[in-house]
Amino acid sequence: SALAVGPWRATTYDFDDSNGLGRQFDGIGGLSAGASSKLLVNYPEKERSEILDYLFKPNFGASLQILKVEIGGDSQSTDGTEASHMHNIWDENYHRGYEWWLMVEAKQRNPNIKLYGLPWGFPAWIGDGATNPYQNPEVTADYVVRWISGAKTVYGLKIDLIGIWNERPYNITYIKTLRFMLDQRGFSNVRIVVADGKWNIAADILKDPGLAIAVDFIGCHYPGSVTTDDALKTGKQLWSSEDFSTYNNETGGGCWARILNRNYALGHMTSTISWSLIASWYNPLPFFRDGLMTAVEPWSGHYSVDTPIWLSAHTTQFTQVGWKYLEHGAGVGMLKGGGSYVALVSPDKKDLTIIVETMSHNHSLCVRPRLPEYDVVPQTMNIHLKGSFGNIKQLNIWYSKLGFDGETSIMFQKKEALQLTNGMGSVSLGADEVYTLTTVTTGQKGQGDLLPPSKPFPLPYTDNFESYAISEEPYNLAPQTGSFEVVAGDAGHGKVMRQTVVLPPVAWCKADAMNKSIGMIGNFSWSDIYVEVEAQVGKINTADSVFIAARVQNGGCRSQLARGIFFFVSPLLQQYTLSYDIAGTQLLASGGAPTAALGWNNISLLVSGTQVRGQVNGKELFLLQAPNSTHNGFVAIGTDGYGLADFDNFMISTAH
Ligand code: 147
Repeated sequence: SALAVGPWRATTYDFDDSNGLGRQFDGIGGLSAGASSKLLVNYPEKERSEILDYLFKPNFGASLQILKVEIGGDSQSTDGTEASHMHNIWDENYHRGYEWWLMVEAKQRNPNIKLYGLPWGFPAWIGDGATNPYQNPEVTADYVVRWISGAKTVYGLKIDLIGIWNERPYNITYIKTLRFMLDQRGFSNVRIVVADGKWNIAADILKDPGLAIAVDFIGCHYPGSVTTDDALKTGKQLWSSEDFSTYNNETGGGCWARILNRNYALGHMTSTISWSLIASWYNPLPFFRDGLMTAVEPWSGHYSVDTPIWLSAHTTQFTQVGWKYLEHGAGVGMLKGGGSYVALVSPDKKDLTIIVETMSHNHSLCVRPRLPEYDVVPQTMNIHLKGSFGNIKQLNIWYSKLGFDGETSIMFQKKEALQLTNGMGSVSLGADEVYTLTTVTTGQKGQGDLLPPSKPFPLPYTDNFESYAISEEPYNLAPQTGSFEVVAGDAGHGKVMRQTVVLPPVAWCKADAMNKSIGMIGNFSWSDIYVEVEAQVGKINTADSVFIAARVQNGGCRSQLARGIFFFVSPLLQQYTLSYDIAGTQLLASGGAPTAALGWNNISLLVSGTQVRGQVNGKELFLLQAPNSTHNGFVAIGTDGYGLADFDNFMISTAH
């Protein structure tokens, strides 16, 4: 942008509570959903604890005020599936997945952190034949309230907030039923957020007093810092209940800093929640590194603390949920030379925190929505504190500047305090900066120990599942459809891994419709590889066949398009198929598998160059050329048809 000069370049902004205050601040949060925390749980304890400190520990890093988690629905929800607490109507289990663990760790670090649950998909029985969860509102409400209740009874966790159905249609009868059931079962303190989609539910809230009473917050996704008249008219607290989803480099940090301020300055939103909390899924599953920080190497312990962590700290380390924003024009607004400022005050009015950001347009683009053009120029911000703040003598300063074009970033640095005379002082602002000016005297740029070096996924890799607790999801396997958990096996097998989904779930995206389960593992760059597993199909609700695969590409909501080398074995039919895709449309070979038997089968696949070899129970079924194969990709394991299947003694090694 051209340097504009003019009298406005030094502009005075008042910070004044004389005419009242703005909205209550509800907190900055992170979202663990879509299997976004998949790899975190397997980190070595020391590094894992450091990571959790960066996310949750007050006065350390992002010091998050809200943790929002997926209520697992056995369904693909972006980078994988998360396990349901009720795979089937007769089943109830609060030891699956990693969200319970994550919530416990967050609460241990910050007992005041708010917990918020939201479903993406649902197990099939919730749908009762439909593709939505609203056929039987009481069944769905019961399912969700049980999750809240399980959190309390099993982990002593108080869930503060509950949502409806992520980015999918809401249903007013269901919302009212949920409110009623929460109240009935002793959870009247659990607040409902609607509807994790667009602002359109505001019109329904205005029309329906029963709905208005049932809900407390309107949560919109990726609002672009813009709200609607209807949303404002409801009088409800307005949230950006999912936002960010941007690659966490400098520009991603710019996105986050910009929306943290402008969601309130422009859109009156009092909470902003990042998808994701932490990018902890395999590269290149969708939206790689769209998280506040990155942790994708549990085998090495290597992780990275990225810009959004420190840009979060600018707000979170100097505010608390329950503080209030000042009024627009009296402490909140847009800067004349581009950028924005917000100010928040503690309930006793003793503490004041001002956050100023000057993110330029091209250095703060988010993944969505489109950002209208604007300019940022160097400017002087004269601050004039009035009302309760008139006597403040100095403000502590924390500073960040995002570096571009070879410049290094300055992240969350404490600067010399700003001295005020008669409540007045001034700050010169350049582009892509964040200033926190605050009476709060705490604040710390936390620092973990020396990072272990980055390493690739280790080979050979074996898992006999004996080291897990029953019900755990094997750590390095990333289910894309279906749900895999450790169960007590039959004689001679100790613990085994079971695929537990028996019917296509109420899906969040298309992947589940293929009616196959698939878990991916390893390193996307693998090309020549050997995979071996022991597998058996279930006796009831059985899968049709099991498969192992190599060079697998396409996960997430595109898993139904997965390509690679897929080796399916049906012990029931004693047949095999080999195909270039999970869908089985590009067949390479098929035929009898006479050695396949009911009970356990040893199945192996060797892929080396263009050559592919498959064996069942030691008998070679094919040795052939696969010239049209993908060149590289993950190893995968799964079933054709949802249905029960057990796996044991999983092994991956370099081709031999
Ligand atoms: C969101 C989901 O809610 C998250 O689980 C995660 O998948 C995130 C990744 O960016 O995306 O879903 C959206 C998908 C598409 C749009 C908005 C949100 N969109 O196209 O506007």
